[in-house]
Amino acid sequence: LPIKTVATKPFADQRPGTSGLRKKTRMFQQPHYLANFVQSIFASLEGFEGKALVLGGDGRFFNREAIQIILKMAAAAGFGEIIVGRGGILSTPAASAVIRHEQAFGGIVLSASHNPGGPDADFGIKYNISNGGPAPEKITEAIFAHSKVIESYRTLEGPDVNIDEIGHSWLVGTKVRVIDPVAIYRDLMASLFDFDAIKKLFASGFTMKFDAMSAVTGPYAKAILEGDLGAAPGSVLNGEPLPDFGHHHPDPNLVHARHLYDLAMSDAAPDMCAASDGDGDRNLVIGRGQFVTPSDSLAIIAANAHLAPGYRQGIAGVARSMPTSRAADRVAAKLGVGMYETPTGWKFFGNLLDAGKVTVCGEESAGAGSNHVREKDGLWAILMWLNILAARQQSVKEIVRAHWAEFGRHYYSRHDYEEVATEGANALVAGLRAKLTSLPGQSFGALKVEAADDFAYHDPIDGSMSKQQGVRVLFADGSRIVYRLSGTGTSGATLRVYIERFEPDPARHDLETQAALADLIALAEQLAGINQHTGRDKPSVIT
Ligand code: VG1
Ligand code: CO
Repeated sequence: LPIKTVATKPFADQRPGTSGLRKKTRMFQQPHYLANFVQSIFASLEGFEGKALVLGGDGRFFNREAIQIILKMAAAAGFGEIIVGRGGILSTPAASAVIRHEQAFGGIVLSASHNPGGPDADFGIKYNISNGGPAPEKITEAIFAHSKVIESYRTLEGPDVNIDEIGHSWLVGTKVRVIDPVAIYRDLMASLFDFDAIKKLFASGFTMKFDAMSAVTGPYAKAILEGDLGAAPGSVLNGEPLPDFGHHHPDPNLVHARHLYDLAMSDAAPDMCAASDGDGDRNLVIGRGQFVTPSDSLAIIAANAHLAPGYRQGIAGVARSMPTSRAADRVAAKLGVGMYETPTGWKFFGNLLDAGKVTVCGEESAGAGSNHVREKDGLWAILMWLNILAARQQSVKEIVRAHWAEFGRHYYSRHDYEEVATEGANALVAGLRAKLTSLPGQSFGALKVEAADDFAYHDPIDGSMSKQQGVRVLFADGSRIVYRLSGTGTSGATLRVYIERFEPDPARHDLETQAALADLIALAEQLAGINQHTGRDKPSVIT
């Protein structure tokens, strides 16, 4: 198998976004496109010769082809070992767990997460560092810089590697080890949660539906929920990973997992409905008659984590992305632990977790996780909920209501305007930025602006600065509107508007969310000129 050097030309559009490089699948299928990016990753790393690289993906269309390309390039680059999930499969949190467990140099995860898969849909790739987490901006920017000047890449000539059987083979001097994608992750979960208590919960008649959405979590959920914990067979829905996710959008939100919401609100509701996304890092939790917003879920997990064996010592602190509601802040204050507000994207939590400043982290976009890995983790969050339910012997609804009664309720909603014209979206943000200094002190009806800024994050561990991470308008009554543009889309721009209002009075905890936020929603339009800039009169997705 001779190593060969292939001449190539740079692509101008390989800047990683919120979570790696995401593009239309056909882009990745162009000659050299994926290889250029992979070579740019390797060119940005130092000292990996002879060390291990973890490789896997969410199984979407083009996953297997991409795995073969990367195996040969990683061998040509001089990695000592490549650890691959069987069939090329590793969920994002499992990849993180394997990197840590195997003390690998890093890992490459193939996924476009909750975006649909298939020849006409999306594909993605990201690099994770030795702590198991997404590469920090310093590395992603270096990758981008290399991708703009790349002239050649190195690979091997030779047949494809068998990735469908556990065992190992050799690519020149590089060992390729195919592992069970589930085992390490499953053991990790068993070490964190009270599996006996959860087993008793299921044995006592507790019912659950978990929708794997024909994406990567099926094998994990079947092994853990139905296998280890004794959930009734059939509790896992759509448990076979499919390359096109059965033509669905594997996003566990109120639009694409609407059927679960409707089930949870119906007479036939099980005790808990849950789901995860394409690559297994997001979670949705809905109790019988009770939707749990991701922001509330983070707060409730922070307040109850000590009930799970892996967190019995209590938590060191909490981190949330800036747009995530401030429900978790109240829990951190009560516990007397640190609270950190970071830009959107899991890569910003890594340093805080590594330094032991925080134990749990979360994002409003259905992400929660802890220091057990360095990615958000969908099944982890669902197991945490099961552990809390088993320990407290209460329903999801009772736990949510009790939490609001104790801490107050943060009404919260995100309005997405997907695939709008990039120029209009940029103009909208520019318009908001131009208003930042004049907004404070102005009143709009009962809402008085207290502060407005473009969020900047100064990482307390490595001192790095990340600017322009979202425009915040903060009101005197504690309400908030946040605007930012998505960094994961693959066509046009997506505007996200995050709206939050705090309600301390338990007598007012039963309002319909959009109604409770109506004046802020109207003001969000007025301040930004959403309709004028995007041509849309309503959001495409409300979560
Ligand atoms: C979105 C979410 C963000 C999340 C990111 C990756 O990013 O808002 O919270 O970390 O997706 O999640 P953006 O830039 O589109 O708002 V996943 O499950 O797509 O890897
Ligand atoms: Co995801």
